[in-house]
Order: sequence, then structure tokens, then C-alpha cells
Amino acid sequence: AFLENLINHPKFRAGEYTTRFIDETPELFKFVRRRDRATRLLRFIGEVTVNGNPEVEGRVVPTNQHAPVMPKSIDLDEIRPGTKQKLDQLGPEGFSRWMKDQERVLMTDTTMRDAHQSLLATRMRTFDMLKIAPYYAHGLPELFSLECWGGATFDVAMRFLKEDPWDRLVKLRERVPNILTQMLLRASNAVGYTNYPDNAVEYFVKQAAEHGMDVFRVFDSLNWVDNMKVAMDAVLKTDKLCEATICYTGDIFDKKRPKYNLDYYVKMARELEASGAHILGLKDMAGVLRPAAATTLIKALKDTVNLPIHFHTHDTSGISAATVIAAIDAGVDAVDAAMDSMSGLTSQPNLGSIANNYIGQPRDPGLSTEALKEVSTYWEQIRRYYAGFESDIRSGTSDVYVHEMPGGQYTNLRQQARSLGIEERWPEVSKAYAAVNQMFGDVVKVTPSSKVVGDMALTMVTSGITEQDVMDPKKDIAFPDSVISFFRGEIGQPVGGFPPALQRKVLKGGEALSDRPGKSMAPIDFEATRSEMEKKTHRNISDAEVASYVMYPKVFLDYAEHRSHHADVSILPTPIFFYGMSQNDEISVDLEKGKTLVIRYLATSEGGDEEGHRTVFFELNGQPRTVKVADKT
Ligand code: 3PY
Ligand code: ZN
Repeated sequence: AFLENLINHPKFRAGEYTTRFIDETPELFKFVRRRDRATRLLRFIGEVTVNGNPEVEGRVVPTNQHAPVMPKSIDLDEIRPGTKQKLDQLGPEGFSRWMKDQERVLMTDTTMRDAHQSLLATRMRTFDMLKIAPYYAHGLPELFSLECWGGATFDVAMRFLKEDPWDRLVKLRERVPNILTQMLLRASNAVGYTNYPDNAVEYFVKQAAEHGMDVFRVFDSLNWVDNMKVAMDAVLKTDKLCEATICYTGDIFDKKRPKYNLDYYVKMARELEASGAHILGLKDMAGVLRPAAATTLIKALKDTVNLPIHFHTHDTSGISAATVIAAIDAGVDAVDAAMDSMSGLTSQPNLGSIANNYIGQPRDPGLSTEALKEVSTYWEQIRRYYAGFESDIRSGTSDVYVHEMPGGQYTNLRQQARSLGIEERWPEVSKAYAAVNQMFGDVVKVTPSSKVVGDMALTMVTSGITEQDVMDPKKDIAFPDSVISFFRGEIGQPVGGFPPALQRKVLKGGEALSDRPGKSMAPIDFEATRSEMEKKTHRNISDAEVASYVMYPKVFLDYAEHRSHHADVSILPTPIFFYGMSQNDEISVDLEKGKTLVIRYLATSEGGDEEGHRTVFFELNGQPRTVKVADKT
């Protein structure tokens, strides 16, 4: 195939080539792409059927994995305009005023981003989102937005699910043309864990807007507004919505922690409004905003800024719905919640119940309770596929007011503690986390600053290091890399600066940044990056893929390699993706519109051949097909 491509290439045929022609002409390698997608998918299914998917190795195996029953009450012919059409008509400033004029409370469904990030280790696959997406468009057009992208989903899609996150966004937008899409953007950390050069953040935002993103919730992990401005300005250059966000920490009523008092939040809100925000986000990532504090805070923010306010929280405490209701009653314009079956615990509070609470009242969000119920039932069935990623927590916990871990981090850190063999010492980890926060100067804790605090807490518990040890200038400590990077100022400046003595100890005389890291980072040369990628992957690379690679070079290349071997595995049903097929299972897979594969799994040969390969027998559209799989069991 390669020689064929070479001989037929117009430049080759015209004799316009040099000895570097092969290197400079990635399309010669395009045959890799063209190779039969069906064969590549069969190879993947064969591989998982014989060897299992390493992503679920050692995890609980779900029972009851039937195909979901789809909503019945939602008419898929009729479609009504929604917030997306409003944004297109009014533009972002007009839309912002429209939001403020609504009497009803606007609701965001977080199921496709934060809920599964917080409950299921971010593993929700595109397949399961696309299947229900049209029911949102047709049954729930009164929703404000679908949070469906960004945060940890970008990395996890490629790293563990072997999916293209851009593809997810484009396809969701196609299926939901009337409700705003929403993403979580970690300001200069974009969708990563460290600051990127300014032009990388700008490039990423531009790609996201072009691929269908409407609402950019921009936050900085230290509430450092300087660091938010780059991402905010990038959003303001598009015609999309910039939701500049305050991360809430501490307790405005706690006189012993004056750093994060009411004035602090009011002042930050003013700065964000002055920086051009269309919406003010209030992000209670740990779920520590108490109901009474919400009343005071929302009223103060409403009095301060002329922007609509959008509130986000987590239910780790078990009482976050009280806070959401307090916020709504205090006049907040929009709130986040998750579909009933994906709500609670470290996820968002219950969308259906909050909506029901306002029926017949002025702030009724106007959603169909029948549609909400059916969509939730869909997610309830889907959630079973991901049983292996459920965390072992069964109740809310008031301990969250002590440790203040973000919902997305809490289950993750417990999982890390388990893999380090210290799960039964969780109360110590939780205490250490709170102690590290105080030693580090009482910082805002949200990705990636929360990871810094979590890494240090785990180090202390596993190595038996006390607070005195950490603070003692004479006691040598091997600080985790993320902690060193934090004290170097590489994720920005914390509120009130770094504690100087500890900073000196961690940096051992090394220098720290006091300015924005992005300012001193060399800009990315995107065209050089693209050529480098094309050389490595032997194919053409899109702008969006360049953005993926800039964020996660190795993760992207591994994903690209997987895709060239196994085609686009996101089109396989989730039980097949994780667990393969059982004898005589038959599935239909839509390769593209009008191109369906009917795959039936027949058998696998006993024992391997001389090279340890086993033969897997399928029927593809009625024709016998075999694939050879190296037996790794
Ligand atoms: C993220 O950054 O992914 C978060 O969810 C922070 O709360
Ligand atoms: Zn969250």
C-alpha cells in the first residue's frame, strides 16, 4: 500500500521530489488509516475477549448489564429552541442580561462531566452520552446548559477510554443543537495540571469554541485573577460565554479565618466583572458553603455585580441541597445539579428533587418532571456498567468541613490511599490534609492546588512525617514534586503569598516566580508541533489534535497509536469495551451514518499456536472472519 501511495503521488509522478520526500509527505502513510476499520475493531474485541481490558483489571465486575430502556415520553420529532438559540440571537452580553431577567432559576445538568468525574473516576464513555443526548434536546430544552467537557474528562478520554475528546464535543453538539454546552477550564492550567504558555491556552479555547463549546467556566486553583485573565480574554475573543469563577473556601462566618471573608469574595467578584466576565461563577468545589452563608454571600454578590450568578457545589456533606435552595431563594440566577441517579455523595445535589421543590412557585425552572425522571432512569441503568469505578462510600460526611477536599478529589484520594495500603488510616489522611492546608498558608484547594495538598498529606501519612518535622528548618524532608513546583510559583501565587520560612525550606535556596508563569514560558510553535506529530504518527494532524498534544504529549501519542491499531473504539457499547463478548453475542455497530456492522462472536481456539496466538472466530455481516490475538492470560 505504501509503494502504491508513493508511485501514485502527484509530486512523485511529476518527478518533483528530493531524497527527503518520504519524510516530508505524511500522506504517503495514509494507508494505515484506510486499512479496514472493521478488522481493527474485531481485533480490539478479540483482544478484550481473550485478555480482558487492562482498565478494569482487578475491579468489581458489574452484573445486570442489559441494554438500557430508553425514555418513552419524549417525542423525538419535535424540537424547541433553547438557550443555544438565545445565545446565537443575543450574543454573549445580551444573553447575560437575558439570564438576569429570568424569574425562573436556570439549571445546569452536570451528569456528563462533574457527576461522573466525582462518582465514577471520570470513566463515562462518549457512547453512553450520545445515546441519551437527543432526549435532552427534545425533552429538556429548558435546561440552561449541559456541563459535558473539560476538567478531568479531557485527559481521561484519551488516557483510559481511548477516545478523542474533541469528537465527543462535536457529536454531542450535533445531537443537542438547542442547549448550551458547558466546560470547566482551569485557566492557565487549561485541562491539565500545570500552567501552559499563554498561546497554548488561547489556542485551546479557540479550538473548543470552534468545536461547539458555549459556556467556559474559567477558574484558577488559587483564585489568582491575573492567571484567569489569559483564558478569559481568549474566551472574550470568541462569541461564546465567559463564566469567570470564584472558588469558595473556608467559611465567611469564621472569624479565625479572616482571609476568606465576605469582603474577599466581593472584591474578587468586582475584579472578574471588570475583566469582562459575562457570568459570575461561584464554585464550591468541596461543598463547604453552609446554607446561611450562601444566603449572605449570594445577596452580597448580587448587590456588587451586575452579572448573572451561577452556583456550583458538591454534596459530600449530604446537605448541599439546602445550600442550593438557600442560594436560589437569595436570588442566584443559575445552579448546577446532577440527574437524580447520578447525584449525591461527592457529586452534585439532585436535579429532579430541586426542580420539584419549585413547582408552582415563581422560580420553577420549567423542566418536564417526566422527562427528568426518564433521563435519570437511563443513567441509572448506564451507571451499572461502571460498577468497577464506584467508590466505596455510602453516606455524606461532615468531615468535609474539616478537610475541605474537592468532591472530585475525595474519592480519588481514598482510592490512592487504598492502593498505598493505608485505607484504614483514612482519618489520618483527612487530618493531615487539613494540617497541610494550614502549613501551606490556608490555600484554595481545587485542581491542581488540591493535588499539591493531597500529595503532601499522603507523603506525611505513609512516611510518618509530623507537622513539626515539616516546619523544622533543620529536619530534611523529601517533598513531593508537586509541592516543590507549588512553592516555586509554577501554578501561581496563593492568596496572601507563600509562608516564607516553609518556602525557603522547600526550595533549599532556589528561586521562586512572583509573576505569572505563562509570561516567561516560551510560546508554542504550533506548525512545528504539527510536523513533529505527523512524523511520529505518519498521518495528517488536525488543529484540535495539536491542542491535545500540547496538553498531553505522551497520552496523545499512546491514544493515536491505539487508534491506528484498533480504529475508533468509542463506537462500541460499554459492556463490550470493558469486558468483550460472550459466545453467540451479536451487536450492531454504527461505523458512520448508513454503515452498520453486525458482529457475532462465535468462539476462540483453545490454547495458542506456536507463537502463543489464539484465533478468535467472528461473523461479520454474516461472513466468517477470524483475528489472531496474543494470549497474555
Ligand atoms: C476539575 O478541575 O476537574 C474540577 O472538577 C475542580 O473542581
Ligand atoms: Zn465540581
